[in-house]
Amino acid sequence: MPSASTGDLRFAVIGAGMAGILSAVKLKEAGLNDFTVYEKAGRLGGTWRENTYPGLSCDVPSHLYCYSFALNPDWSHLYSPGDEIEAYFEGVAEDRGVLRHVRFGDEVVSCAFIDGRWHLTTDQGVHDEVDVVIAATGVLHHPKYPDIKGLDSFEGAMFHSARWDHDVAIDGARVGVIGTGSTAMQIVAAIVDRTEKLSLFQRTAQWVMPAVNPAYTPEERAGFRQDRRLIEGVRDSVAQLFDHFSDGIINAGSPEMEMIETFCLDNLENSVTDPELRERLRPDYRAACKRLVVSTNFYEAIQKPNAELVTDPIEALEPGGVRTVDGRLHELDVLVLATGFKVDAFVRPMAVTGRHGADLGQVWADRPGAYLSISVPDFPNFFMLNGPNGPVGNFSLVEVAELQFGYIMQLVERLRAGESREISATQDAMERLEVARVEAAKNTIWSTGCRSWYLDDRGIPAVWPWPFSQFRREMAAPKWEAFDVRT
Ligand code: N01
Repeated sequence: MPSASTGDLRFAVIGAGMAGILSAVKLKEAGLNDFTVYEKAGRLGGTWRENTYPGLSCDVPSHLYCYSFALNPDWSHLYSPGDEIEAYFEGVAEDRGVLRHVRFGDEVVSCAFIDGRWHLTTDQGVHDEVDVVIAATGVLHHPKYPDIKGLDSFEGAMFHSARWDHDVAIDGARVGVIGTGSTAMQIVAAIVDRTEKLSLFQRTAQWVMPAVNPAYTPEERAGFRQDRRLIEGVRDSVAQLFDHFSDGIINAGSPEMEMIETFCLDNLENSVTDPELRERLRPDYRAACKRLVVSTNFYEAIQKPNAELVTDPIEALEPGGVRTVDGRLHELDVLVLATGFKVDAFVRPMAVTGRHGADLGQVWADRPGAYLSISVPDFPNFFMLNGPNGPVGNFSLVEVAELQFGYIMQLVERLRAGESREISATQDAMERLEVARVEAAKNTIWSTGCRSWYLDDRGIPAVWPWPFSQFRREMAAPKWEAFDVRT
């Protein structure tokens, strides 16, 4: 890939999902047109391309889960389905001229900082040389397969939720689902009526926040089309609710957390009629300690006559199905592994080599870290979107990425103005922030004693532990003393 020698900066954006498309749009808006977006797959979309399971949706209301610069009057529902979200991102990319910058089917396998520039190599043998790398590689990206005895011995169809096999018949089949995260809950509710028998293998009960999902009427959509302020009104009210939630979540003893727990508890009490089933669905930890499940219909689905909640632990998989420790074989035709993601990979497995040969894999050998989730010391001009320890809990990652990109652009402007050639966080700034972050994380709801993907190998929440409003303020302007700025 040639580096056009316009005297301007050349960029590589890695990943063409929500954050990669955002980066491309914003670079173009800033007049920085010398960039390539590398996408390992054959089309755009990230999460919304990879997840195609029945019932796929986003539990962040659609008017908030979209770019602030591309509001969409045509969302079908408060929580719109996954294919609609994917089409929205594709539409924005097409409308904003992003596609001609994307190299599809090209996975960046290495990135090395040599003589002041980043040298990229893809699995197709393409080499590129750029000034700035924007890593938009996603968070919930690498499927996590469960460590269950005999996993490969099952003779039915088996796949991870993020690798849904649409050639496999669900209708009239005996289907098992392992896991009770947001994904499993959506799948169960969507397919239960199609199956002969649905077995949900629950290791941990979940708190379920009730929700309604009304469709927008044609009149409402016409109104949104005519007056953008109506959409902004919806966004503002949802954002306020989320801010309220974020203020509560960081203080386990807050009234907001009590309120959420009461809502969830009432939902359980009022929705599940069989007392025995209700007890098996009752979590023994604080609501929102794990990522809160928001569902309109999970409790209804699990009470269907053909649904079974299996709470005896799994002993092993066998050719015919799942054997639980009570000795029972749950015979299945299809098994869905809704077992989550390896959440600490971030830009890996790409090999990233910074200044003086610093190897990101080694720097992150214990666990990933970055100053404000964006910059790693000695990896100059390498900036991440939705990187380690950021706000991920029940927020709009679109808003998070937009704020982060705005911050990155302020760093980039210094490079562009020729005021500096290399910018990365200082070790000191990163360590200080990390100490404060770990301390603050102890007061959050995520630290109240449950197993969740928010927790790192030490059991410390690997997320932003302060109010979202503080994140907004932090993203508004870089504290330059936190950066090693070289000319
Ligand atoms: O994954 P998870 P997910 N034996 O890690 C179970 C986002 N998302 O794909 O709880 C038995 O939450 C595991 O059990 P336990 C959202 O951020 C958003 O559902 O650890 N069970 C757990 O129940 C979400 O949080 C939307 O005891 C095993 C489940 O698998 C994130 O994606 C929709 C097991 C994994 O749950 C991930 O959600 C969907 C084993 N060996 C997803 N191993 C929106 O609407 C694992 N489990 C925005």
